[in-house]
Amino acid sequence: MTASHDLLELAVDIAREAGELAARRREAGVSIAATKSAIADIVTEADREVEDLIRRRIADARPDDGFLGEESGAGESRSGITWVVDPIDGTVNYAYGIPAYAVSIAVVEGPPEPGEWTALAGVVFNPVSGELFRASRGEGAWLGDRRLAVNDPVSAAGALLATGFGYDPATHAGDLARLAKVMPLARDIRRMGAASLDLASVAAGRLDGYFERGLHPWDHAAGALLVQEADGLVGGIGGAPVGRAMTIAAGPDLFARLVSVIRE
Ligand code: LIP
Repeated sequence: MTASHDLLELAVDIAREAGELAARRREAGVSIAATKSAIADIVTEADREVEDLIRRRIADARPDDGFLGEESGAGESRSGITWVVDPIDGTVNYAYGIPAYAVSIAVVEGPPEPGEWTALAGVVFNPVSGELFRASRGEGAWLGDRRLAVNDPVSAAGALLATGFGYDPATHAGDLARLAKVMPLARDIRRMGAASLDLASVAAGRLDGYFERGLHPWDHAAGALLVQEADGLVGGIGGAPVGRAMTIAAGPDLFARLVSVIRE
């Protein structure tokens, strides 16, 4: 069994426990703990509680590993391994009771920076649907016992694309202008509100492609590995690595067309 597979098994175990806690707290009623970058950028008490659980489980199992989480920040790695965690991706969906949110856990080696790290394992778990998407480096992406593959090439009818919009209203005009430029490639657009589930959907062939500006490392770290292990491509503008500037994910043919259209 490879080291990546062992890390994946631990990540799956932790994601399941974290997801079940998130679902229980959702059933009991959600309280908004604070807003962050903008009034729409909320954090719930459950976000914090779920991340605390994940961080404790990792520290107990692998005390020398680093941590990079949406709610509690960074912890330095002594092992060269860092866990990149979004405890509840799709927080606004979660707060409204929309069943499209996920625990996203990635395990990376090297600098905890997208484009510099090597992703070893990734899990995206939607506790409402019970769907747990998983991947380990070189061992494929899976949903249950189904191996995942991106759509490539894409239907002549056009691409089913997903995107998202940042919390800051000042960015919306640019996001909408970019969407207008991409529309000639699309048969339709989806806006699901959770980047990790968008990326998992590309890996599973439920979407042809996804693009979004402004994502944080914890939003895309696990989902990007799912897409790559499903023979898709993930990157930024003009061949840059995935990052805050842009995240683009699709099969090779559509990926090239999206990169060509999305230039800033
Ligand atoms: C969300 C992303 C989503 C994006 C939202 C937000 P969060 O992450 O998953 O794709 O459109 O603006 O960034 O805040 O729910 O963890």
